Amino acid sequence: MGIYAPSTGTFFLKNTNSPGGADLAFSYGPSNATPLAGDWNADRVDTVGIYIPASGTWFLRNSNSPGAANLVFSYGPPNAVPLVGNWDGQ
Ligand SMILES: [Ca+2]
Ligand SMILES: [Ca+2]
Repeated sequence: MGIYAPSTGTFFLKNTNSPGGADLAFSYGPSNATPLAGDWNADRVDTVGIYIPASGTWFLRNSNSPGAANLVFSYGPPNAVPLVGNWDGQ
């Protein structure tokens, strides 16, 4: 699980579903983005991404760390609500 602080664009990720401090904390993307998590490269590790509602643009990263997006694309109309899932099991 994790939480996202919109004002700073910081992710706080935890490896157990329990109270306590985050295992990982880092900033990714601009402030006030829509946070995402998923296994973008099918390596069985979920990593962060962000969605920018105004442009419908997705910025997905393959590691849980600051840095540039590994995958950038637009999908859907502006101001949609993004969904993440493994729809085909692959
Ligand atoms: Ca992955
Ligand atoms: Ca899939």
